[in-house]
Amino acid sequence: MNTSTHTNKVVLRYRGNPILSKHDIPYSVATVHNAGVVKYKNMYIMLFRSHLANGRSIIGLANSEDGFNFTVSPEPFMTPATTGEFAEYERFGIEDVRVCPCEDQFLLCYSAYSRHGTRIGLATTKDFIKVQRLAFISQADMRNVVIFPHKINDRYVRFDRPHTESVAWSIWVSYSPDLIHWGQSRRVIQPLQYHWDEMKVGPGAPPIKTSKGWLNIYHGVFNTMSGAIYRLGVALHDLEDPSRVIAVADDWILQPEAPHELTGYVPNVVFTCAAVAEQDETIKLYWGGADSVMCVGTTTIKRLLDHCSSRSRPAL
Ligand code: BMA
Repeated sequence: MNTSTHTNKVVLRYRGNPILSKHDIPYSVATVHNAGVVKYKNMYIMLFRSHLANGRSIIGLANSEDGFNFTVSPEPFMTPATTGEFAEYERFGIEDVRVCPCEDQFLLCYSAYSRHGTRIGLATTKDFIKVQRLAFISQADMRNVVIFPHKINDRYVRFDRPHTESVAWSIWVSYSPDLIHWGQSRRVIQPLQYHWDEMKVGPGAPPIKTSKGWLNIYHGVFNTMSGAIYRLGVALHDLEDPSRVIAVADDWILQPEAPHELTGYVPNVVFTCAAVAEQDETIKLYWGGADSVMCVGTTTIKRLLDHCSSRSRPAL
């Protein structure tokens, strides 16, 4: 059965997109988007973001046997903390969870919004039933944290995207001995002038390990007279030293084209928090369309590597 449509040579959209919309959610939400997805016990677990009708976000859970058809749990999975040290920094909502498999657990990195700005919360789970909030792992203003699946040279590693007026919004790498304290940061990929990602770049899916290096599927933003366009690109980083960028593909791998990507809560957006690499080296790439619905497409490790090596633009 042919389940995909060709949009360009890199990512094939699933014909059944969108795979989730607000109509599939058994509680009242305005959107379903920007989900983290992993495989757990032969199931795909999706943690998706929804805007409530007050404009603030919560996280829901859906599961699937095939990665395309998802069933949504009757209750939200995570809502902003209302007591304890987390409450003060989650008051305006929690968003855009990356589910990072790391050693024997799943690390949930989410954006926490409050009057103090946007910072990253780290929670862990082993079974997607019990969740433990560990710590905030940044001050404001930080978004888009993805943690690598294992330590490299005895340090945990993450890509992140600090927000500062003094330098273009770029992808950085940071290190930690314990997942809580992070530092030794370095800038690794910056937006490129008059390029599809000239306004900002940010980590998307947790890095995928390949024999040639770490694949980093990221988002890039270009500003136009009618607003920003969010697209996805891919870069390759050294296995032993991810701060060393081997290549950044010059062309994007996905741009808003389907009607549910072109119009919605925020028009012209494809935004990813997840890619699941399968044993056969195919990849299921998940993205939010127009901050309104969830979509999926397929690609392969080979196609992404070829894309990086065919034409690379400077990282910095
Ligand atoms: C970014 C984040 C994402 C969102 C995107 C497009 O700044 O807020 O959650 O998908 O904007 O609106």
